[in-house]
Amino acid sequence: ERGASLEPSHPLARGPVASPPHSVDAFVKEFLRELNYGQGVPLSRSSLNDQYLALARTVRGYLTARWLETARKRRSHTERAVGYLSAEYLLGRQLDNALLATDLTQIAEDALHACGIELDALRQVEVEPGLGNGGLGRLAACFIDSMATMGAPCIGYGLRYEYGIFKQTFVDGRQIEIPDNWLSMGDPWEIAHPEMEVPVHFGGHTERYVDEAGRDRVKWIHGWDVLGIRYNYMVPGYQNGVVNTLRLWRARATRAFDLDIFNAGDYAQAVRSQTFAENISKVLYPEDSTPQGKELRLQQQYFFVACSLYDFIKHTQPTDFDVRDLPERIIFQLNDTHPVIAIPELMRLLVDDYGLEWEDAWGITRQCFAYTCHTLLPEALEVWPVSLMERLLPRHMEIIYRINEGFLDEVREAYPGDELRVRRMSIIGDHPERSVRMAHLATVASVKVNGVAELHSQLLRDKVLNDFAELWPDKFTNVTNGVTPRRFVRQANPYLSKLITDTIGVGWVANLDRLEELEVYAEDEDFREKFRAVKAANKERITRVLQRRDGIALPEGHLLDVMVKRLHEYKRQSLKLLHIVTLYDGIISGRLDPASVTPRTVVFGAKAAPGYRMAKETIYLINSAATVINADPRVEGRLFMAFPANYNVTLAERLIPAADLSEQISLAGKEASGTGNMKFALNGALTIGTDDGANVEIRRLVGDDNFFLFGMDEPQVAELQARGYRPADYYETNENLRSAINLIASGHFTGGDRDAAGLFVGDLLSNDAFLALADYQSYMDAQARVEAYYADQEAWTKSAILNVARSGYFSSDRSMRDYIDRIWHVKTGV
Ligand code: BZD
Repeated sequence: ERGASLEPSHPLARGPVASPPHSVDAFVKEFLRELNYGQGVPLSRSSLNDQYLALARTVRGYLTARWLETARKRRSHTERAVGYLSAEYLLGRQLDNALLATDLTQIAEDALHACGIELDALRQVEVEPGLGNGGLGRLAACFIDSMATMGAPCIGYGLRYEYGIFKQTFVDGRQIEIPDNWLSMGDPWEIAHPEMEVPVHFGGHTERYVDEAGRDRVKWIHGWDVLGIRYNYMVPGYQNGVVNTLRLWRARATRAFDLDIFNAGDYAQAVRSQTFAENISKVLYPEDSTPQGKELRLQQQYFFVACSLYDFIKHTQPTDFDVRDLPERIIFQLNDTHPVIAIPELMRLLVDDYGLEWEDAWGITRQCFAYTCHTLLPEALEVWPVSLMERLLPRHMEIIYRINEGFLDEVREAYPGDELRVRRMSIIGDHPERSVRMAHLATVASVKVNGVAELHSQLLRDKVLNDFAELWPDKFTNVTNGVTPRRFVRQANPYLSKLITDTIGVGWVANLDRLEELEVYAEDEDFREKFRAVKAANKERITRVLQRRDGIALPEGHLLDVMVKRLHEYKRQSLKLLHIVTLYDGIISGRLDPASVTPRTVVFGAKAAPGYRMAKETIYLINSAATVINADPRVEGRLFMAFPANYNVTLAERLIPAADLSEQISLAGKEASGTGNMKFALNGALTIGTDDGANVEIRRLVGDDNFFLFGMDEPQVAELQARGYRPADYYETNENLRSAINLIASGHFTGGDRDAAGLFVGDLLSNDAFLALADYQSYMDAQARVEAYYADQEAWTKSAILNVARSGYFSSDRSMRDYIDRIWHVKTGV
């Protein structure tokens, strides 16, 4: 990279000598130095934010030596690395994770105490970077954590959004979105490199020319440019001395751009065009499953992959690097289709900039990418109109056409005369307008294509990408998702962590399979009692959190039933609502003896995409039902609903450890994997769930006796849909269901306003695209089994312990192992 002015032999020329010693005194000294000289305040006059920033910088200081050392080691060998390309990283708060990774938690606590400061008060100051929508973004964050913990060479690339996922509030029960100005207090974890500029081009046109060697070449005459500014984040492994890099890009206007306009004398226009360029990294799009095909989104995608490819080739490789060796140095993992424009970008670099022949460039490109698909919903498969591509990225569009030509030749050769198949498989689609099918492009160019759970990968092969799986059966594989045990058990659940460590030792944190050693303790009465005490303590903690955060007063002693995830029809929050309303309706109508109902608190957490009407109506109805049910003395002590606004990683870390029951109730064949399901099981909640996504694997591992299965499986769903699904049939024949729906439709929960529930009820009765009514009775029966089982606390606790003991498979360390063995083939151990 850049040169240093000190002689290389000088001790400071290679990096810091060592990080400060692990002692309370040393920590106090570093902390006060950061406070005084970094923040410029004495302790006596410092604000909480000053103290937080100083603390974060102190901890970051401990990471820096290891980070430089990791980078130095990696530079000295030439082994292949992983470039994880993701438009989203839903990181969550950084402080605790950095303290845990460096084993400084106790020292920091004592050091701050000596300064008269409570660590916990500073923890609360941190604003979590919400640079993702949900599962996909959180998965990327888990993966980079695991790669660092395994000492695997990995660099994460993405976008440094100035505004992350919106902050949700409720006004009269309706979702209101507030911009997430997460950087307003400064981010102590990022290291900006404003001098590291990467040029990125857009628009314009292409021209053909003949070079000195007489070869036909193409030149892209750019329409406009922006600069990519590098921001580094450290990704520490768990107590192993490894610190990897997450590199996020911010867009800035070029100076040339400004100068032209200045010279034309229009200052105001110059400022406006600056804003235009900087818009590219301004905001995360909050649509998690129905991409809107917005031009700015395509700009974001191209911007970050162009920066990342350029950065990898020019900045991380030796100056004499030969691009023909690229496949030996890197495998780019495409986190869904969002970064897929990297494929024609690499072709453009190789052919236009490095002058390679098309076939050679294609041979290289085809070894450098692997693609992970995260969906089964057809409307979630990204397509970009050809007209937009031609305008924004004219050279890339030409390259895509040429890739498609070669690919369709291959198809025609394999299936002579099958033009229907050729049309189905083409990278260019015709309906409703000519557009580029990004999943097809990704599949054609990638070494491997994977789904994120066994069922999902199977459905990709058999349905969504069936033609491709027939042509290239070996290209398709599965890697079941996982979650990092550091954040989601060790940090989020300190009580459980202590119990586990006291019982089987500390090795489980970096080797989650060791949880199976807990299995025998399911039979140990004393252990079960301690396990219950952990749950109780976590319930007390979430009670305090919700009281302080949302002014919600959770009742004591209830079964805690939790459904937290993005709001989407396929996830069926509507079905959960029908369950609650059925219980409520049963009690107030006298059909159900309240004494027979297990006291239950249902907690929801969910953001709806701002433009997703039905999702927002569902939020409104849940809030309305909560208000009425919580105020009705007839169900007091039996039913309670809570819907804290703005569910995020920080709340998940508090809520999941307290849950008894995990709701994973999507329509079978729709949830690619789910990862919340894994977090709950690892924290000792029992799952009520359909045979969908990773639920299938969870149930197989924890055992049927420790999982509440209900609903149709995927073939049954397909069959019912083929037969013709009529939701009204279920309404007409199921008395409880009819009564619950009628109660909602009557306006009982919406202040007498029938219209307010109209959209929800109308859709359920006449459409119900995700078959909630078809699974209703099965769900109610399963909930009855939950109640009966919960009454036997010893049996329930045994099952909960077995859920923990048998869920080690769902560590993202294991997912990374699978990616390494099946796809990446990179070495671990730094
Ligand atoms: O990815 C989710 C799936 O729905 C889950 O089943 C799965 O567990 C996780 C991780 O594999 N998909 C998303 O979260 N998708 C998005 O967030 C998204 C974001 C932008 C555009 C499209 C989808």
